[in-house]
Amino acid sequence: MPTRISLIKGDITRIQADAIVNAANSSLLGGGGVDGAIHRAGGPAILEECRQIRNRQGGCATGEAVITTAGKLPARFVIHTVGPVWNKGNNTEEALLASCYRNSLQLALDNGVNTIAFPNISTGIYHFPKDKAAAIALETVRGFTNTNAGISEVIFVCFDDENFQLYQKEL
Ligand code: AR6
Repeated sequence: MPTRISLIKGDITRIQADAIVNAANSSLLGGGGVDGAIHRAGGPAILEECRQIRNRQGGCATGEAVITTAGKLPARFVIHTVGPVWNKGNNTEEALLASCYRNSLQLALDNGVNTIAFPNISTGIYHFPKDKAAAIALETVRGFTNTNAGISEVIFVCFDDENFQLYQKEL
């Protein structure tokens, strides 16, 4: 069965998928943007698990991903990935952003996740250009799901109008 790719405008903390993805930072200790919203809505259990991961492996590198349960959220898991900070495209930001999507999907597969929702990683506080980020997100997700069976649906959740319109155009 081919993976369904869908688009929703709204708040990712309300999405009932097996996993939602968080645009975290390498400390895994929370922050603003979607990271703040997920920890606020999900409650302290998520932060406690992030602390345990930190103690074990010292945080999460850019482009990598870790998984926790989802506390009070309707999802079962939160996959925390660390997007690159945009620096004029000089520091392999594009490859690192693609790694975020790929590593999140691999972790999802490893944990039996069928449906997964992504925010627009790096396009807020980390200032990755939204058009470039949308193209990378779609290309990477399509590439991964075309060569790996097991994920039935990938939902892109856009919070701001600009991202929503870009994804509408690309899809
Ligand atoms: N649901 C879905 N998307 C959201 C939500 C939400 N509730 N809130 C914001 N967005 P950002 P980054 C969108 O800044 O650029 C944090 O402090 C937002 O419109 O959350 O990867 C972390 O701790 C934007 O399109 O993440 C890091 O330090 C997208 O989410 C840093 O920010 C990503 O914006 C990560 O920066």
